[in-house]
Amino acid sequence: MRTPLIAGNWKMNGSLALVETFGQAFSRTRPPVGVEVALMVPFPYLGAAVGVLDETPVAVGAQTLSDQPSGAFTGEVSGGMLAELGARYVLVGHSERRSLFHEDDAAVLARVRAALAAGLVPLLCLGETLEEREAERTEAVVLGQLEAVFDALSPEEREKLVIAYEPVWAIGTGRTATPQQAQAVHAAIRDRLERYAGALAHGMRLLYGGSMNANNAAELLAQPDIDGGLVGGASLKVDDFLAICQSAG
Ligand code: G2H
Repeated sequence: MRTPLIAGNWKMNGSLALVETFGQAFSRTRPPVGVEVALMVPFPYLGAAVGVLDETPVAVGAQTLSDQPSGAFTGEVSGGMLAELGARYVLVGHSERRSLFHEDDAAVLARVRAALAAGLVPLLCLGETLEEREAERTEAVVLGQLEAVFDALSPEEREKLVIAYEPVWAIGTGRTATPQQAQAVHAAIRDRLERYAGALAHGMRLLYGGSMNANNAAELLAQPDIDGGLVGGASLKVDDFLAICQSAG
């Protein structure tokens, strides 16, 4: 059995007041037993989030990291710094990083390695654009992104990752993949993981991301190969995020 994970991605949104609101809400309302919850907040809110969520079951994570451990890289933040602040997870390869910040497969792999070296759990994001889907290249693109990282890792490293499938055309658009569309890609990812090791494929968590909300979460999470969600917009509304966590139970 895989433990469901609901991970919120605030992107460049939120405030210290919102961090406080989430701290209070999760102190009052616990996620269902057996459901893991994480919140990926902007760097400046990490310390505060770790503080207010400390007594709750919610883990904290970051949205990116440098591929370097330290040095003259003005403006960058290392995995070691994130770990020191109490972060447990870090997103790597989110489509906004791939498209807006030109992070290619090699950059994604370097960041996965940096996260692992710092003891963080990399949450590796994969996904195709609308153009790629319409050209029937969804599996080729998604599995290519997966292999670019997995081929380079050792078996021990691979099993530390969490994977998120996020069709780019469904991110922040209000257009969600149907549960059947999402399940088909999740099944293809799991099938490809079998190549690396059967046990890995069965134990690895595959999250769905892309306009998941309180209304559509239950049906998506009911799919056999969807083990949780990476939630953007709806993770900024505490009641909606709590409802999504409940539907994973
Ligand atoms: C996409 C998600 C988080 P949104 O996975 O990046 O964003 O839920 O707003 O589509």
